[in-house]
Amino acid sequence: MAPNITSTPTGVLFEDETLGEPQIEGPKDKPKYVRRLVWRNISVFAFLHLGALYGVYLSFTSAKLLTVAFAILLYQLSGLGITAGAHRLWAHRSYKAKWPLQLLLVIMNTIAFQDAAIDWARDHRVHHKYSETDADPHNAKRGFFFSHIGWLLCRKHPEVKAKGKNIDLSDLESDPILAFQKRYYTILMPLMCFILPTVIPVLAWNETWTNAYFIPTILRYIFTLNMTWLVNSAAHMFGNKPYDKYINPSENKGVAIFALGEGWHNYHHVFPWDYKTAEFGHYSVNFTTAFIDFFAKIGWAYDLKSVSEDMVRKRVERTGDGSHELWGWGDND
Ligand code: ST9
Ligand code: ZN
Ligand code: ZN
Repeated sequence: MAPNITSTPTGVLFEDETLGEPQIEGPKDKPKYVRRLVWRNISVFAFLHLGALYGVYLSFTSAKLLTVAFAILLYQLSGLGITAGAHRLWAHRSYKAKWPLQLLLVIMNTIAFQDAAIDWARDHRVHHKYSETDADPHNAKRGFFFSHIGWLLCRKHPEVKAKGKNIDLSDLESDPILAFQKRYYTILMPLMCFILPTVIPVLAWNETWTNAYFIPTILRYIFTLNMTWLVNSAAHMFGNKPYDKYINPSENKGVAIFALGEGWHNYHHVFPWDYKTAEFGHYSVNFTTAFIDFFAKIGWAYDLKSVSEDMVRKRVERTGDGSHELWGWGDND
């Protein structure tokens, strides 16, 4: 069957998802990437976002205060499962965790439903290594919408898979806790992300099924996803670049607050092994660092990696855009 290909204003082509793997098409000297939309994801995310809006309405009209508080708590817990778990521990290995903390993090990570941590970390390692190229799963050069949610609504660029094959995941695949999560994800994820957050408010404080489903479940899930996606979109576009003015990732305080400390993205792309994902670990704008520091105090987190002040200073002087507090160096803690 001849592919049903349509031209778009951007010159990129798209076709229906049923037509097989995305291909680079066209004459050999000028190949064209064919974008394939995934209508199942488009409809599911559209309905979830509508459900989240209904959740906002219910929060202000009929929900119990405890239900709203529970939704906020789940946002923070599941968010930490992404930031302290998938991101700082598993994707970057920026600190080590004893098994009770790993277990806690994998539970919190499953509540967040951002796919199994091994798959999350694979995409993220590819994102760092091939940032803002075709091999970057959420390449911000393709625009705000694509890097925010669009990349989850179409098949991946063939370069993501080709380059991604060379990423070493042996540390993650040999981790029994992560292997267990991946193996049983289709049971664990619905239970942790959708069923328990709906059932608990009904049984524990007599909330209605509707409020329990739309507020701590759908609204909380979609809100947390959007706060995560802002790191890929807004923090790759808006903000200062005190550490490297030649890359797009930027320091974005707004994103940092809602993404539990993950908006200091210029620093993070320059020094990805720092467990703080920021030069300064101020807890008010880096809740994840407070979380890891707490577990370091009780001995569950250890070998926290950081960057020396001297190394940061040299980089700021060499490639920074001049916005660093270095120009008043010494005033920071
Ligand atoms: C979600 C994830 O939302 C969000 C991640 C955000 C990351 C943010 C990072 C920023 C820093 C951290 C900040 C945290 C802040 C948190 C704040 C919290 C308050 N390498 O993927 P498939 C191969 S998830 C190598 O299906 P398609 C591989 O062989 C939301 N190979 O590609 C693979 O097979 P397997 C919920 C790769 O078919 C095969 O290709 N989840 C790589 O093109 C097929 O893989 C959803 O909605 C790679 N990187 O489909 C699901 N990738 O896996 C959405 C793939 O067996 N996803 N391969 O090895 C999908 O439906 C599909 O992935 C797709 C692409 C349609 C998007
Ligand atoms: Zn990034
Ligand atoms: Zn990262």
